[in-house]
Amino acid sequence: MPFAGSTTGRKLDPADYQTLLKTLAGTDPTLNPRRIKSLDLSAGDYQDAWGNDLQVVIDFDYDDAIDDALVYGSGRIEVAMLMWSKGPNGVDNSNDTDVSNDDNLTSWKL
Ligand SMILES: [Ca+2]
Ligand SMILES: [Ca+2]
Repeated sequence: MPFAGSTTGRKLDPADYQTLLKTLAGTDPTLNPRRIKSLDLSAGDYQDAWGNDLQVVIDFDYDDAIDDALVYGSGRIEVAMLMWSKGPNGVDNSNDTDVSNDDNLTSWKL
């Protein structure tokens, strides 16, 4: 797994996000030795509509849940991966009630 540093889960930093995209696109054999293409990068740069990277958290202990410390305002979410956009203001905050989260777009609250 190219994303070291956690045994429970982790929010990907910008470099990790690019690694995730390359892995899914199958463009780097060191990340995806069989070059299995799961994502077409020619379709876009995989940023949100406001030019920011999407925020991604992956479950690394395989209990199919993302721990609340990794996701603002939502507690434990029972998925293996989730993502969100910081929305038009480009900001999120770990405080559940922070107004900067009001415009966020999330994969778990559609
Ligand atoms: Ca977990
Ligand atoms: Ca926001």
